[in-house]
Amino acid sequence: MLANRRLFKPIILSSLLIIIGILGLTFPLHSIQASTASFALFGSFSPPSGWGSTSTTITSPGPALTVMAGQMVTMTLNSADGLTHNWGVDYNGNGVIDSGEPLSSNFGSAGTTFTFTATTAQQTYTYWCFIHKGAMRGSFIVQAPPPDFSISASPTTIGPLNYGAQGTSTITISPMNGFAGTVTLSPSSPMGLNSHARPNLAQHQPRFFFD
Ligand SMILES: [Cu+2]
Repeated sequence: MLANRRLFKPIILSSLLIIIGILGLTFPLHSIQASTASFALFGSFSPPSGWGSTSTTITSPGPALTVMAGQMVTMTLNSADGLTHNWGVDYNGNGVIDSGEPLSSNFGSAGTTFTFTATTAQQTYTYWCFIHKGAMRGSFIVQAPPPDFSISASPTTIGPLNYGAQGTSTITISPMNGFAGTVTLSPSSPMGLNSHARPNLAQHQPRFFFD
């Protein structure tokens, strides 16, 4: 019985040392869903044919529209020539509108409003009036959302530590692009360690423990 316990303890301790020694801390830049993108477009099939942000600035191709991946997009659409048009984005580039691709209702001089969620696939697509096509097109550009904050750890590795010893890494969160929201951190341990948080809200210094 006594011999068994002596044999068992060193095995547990050495595995703890290895686990703590490879506890690495790395973070990607993080983005949170951006607000809605809003565009006004005037379409015309009659010359000058194309799209414009006003009824007197119609060009072909029309204005390039840039949105963030997965962003809500609101289009305010008007007919500059009184003809009936629609507006949609050809995600798969096959020249026709397919199910799953955004398409407004048909509109004339009274105009219409169309809201949709942009694809998350970052790429440049073509928007069209699918009634007239031809000159009635423009670029619809889906970009990566700008980061809201960066997060880093110093040092990025803790340990190796002796059993019962403490190691400290300071996590720094820096807002970017005017971000003023809240960032929530929580501990998780993929290596069989227990993790728990002890918030110290008075000093804005929450602490996470792994043991
Ligand atoms: Cu049209």
